[in-house]
Amino acid sequence: MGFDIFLENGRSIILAYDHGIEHGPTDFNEKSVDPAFVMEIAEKGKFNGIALQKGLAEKYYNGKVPLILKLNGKTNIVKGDPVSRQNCSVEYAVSLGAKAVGYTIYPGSIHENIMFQEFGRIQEEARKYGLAVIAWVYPRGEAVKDDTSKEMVAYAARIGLELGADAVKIKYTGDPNTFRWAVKSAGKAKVLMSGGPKAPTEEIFLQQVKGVIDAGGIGLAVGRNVWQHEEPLKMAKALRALVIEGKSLDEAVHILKG
Ligand code: FBP
Repeated sequence: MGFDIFLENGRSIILAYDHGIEHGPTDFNEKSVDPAFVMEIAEKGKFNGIALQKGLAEKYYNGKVPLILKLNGKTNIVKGDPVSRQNCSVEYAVSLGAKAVGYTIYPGSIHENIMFQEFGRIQEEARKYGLAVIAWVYPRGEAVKDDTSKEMVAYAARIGLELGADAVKIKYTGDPNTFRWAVKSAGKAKVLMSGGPKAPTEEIFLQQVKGVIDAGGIGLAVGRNVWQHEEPLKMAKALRALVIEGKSLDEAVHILKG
């Protein structure tokens, strides 16, 4: 099985909705606070996957879009070097219908070794079930001065490859030239862009996505820039055009504005 189930034309658009733990409901409005609303965006927007924590998967997942079960998570209430520990087993993820497991690693944190070790166990177990493994790799902590620098993002990508991830979800460096180095460093691990807070304009966001594709990334795994959008399905259509259908930036913008 592996990661192929998340691919379409060799590319992928994945909807992330694990923010309730990471940031709290502050990311949500009256609509997006309802998991059913986001589940519908995933389906109608033809996303190639949706990333959820187990509680949402248990109560809302309907099998319409391939599931990535996020196996760890932390709040932003605790300060200092981050650590995010496993809260769900691979076996339980399988029972919920997951086709991949996701896990966040914070390289640079004084606790990185805990996450490396835990991810290592999860990765081996996932292999037994034929599940894909996606690593959210976010350099973070006191020692990390610039988490989107060319070197730091490439380092994150490489860590994902070396620890056995099929795909790495990493932050964008800001331009395709520097991001290309991250893609190269990721080797055979596929590269997905992580979105970040809602971009100042939709054009800027689409430009970032185009940069990722131009640099050799296979797509994205994003949340806020989709379900915080006034018309999430339009944004989904534009992303699909850009990433899956290989349309130009202008065409994607046109779809969004049209
Ligand atoms: P966004 O596209 O909304 O940034 O989502 C990507 C994501 O990795 C989520 O999966 C996760 O909940 C969140 O970002 C983590 O955010 P932070 O970078 O603040 O830890």
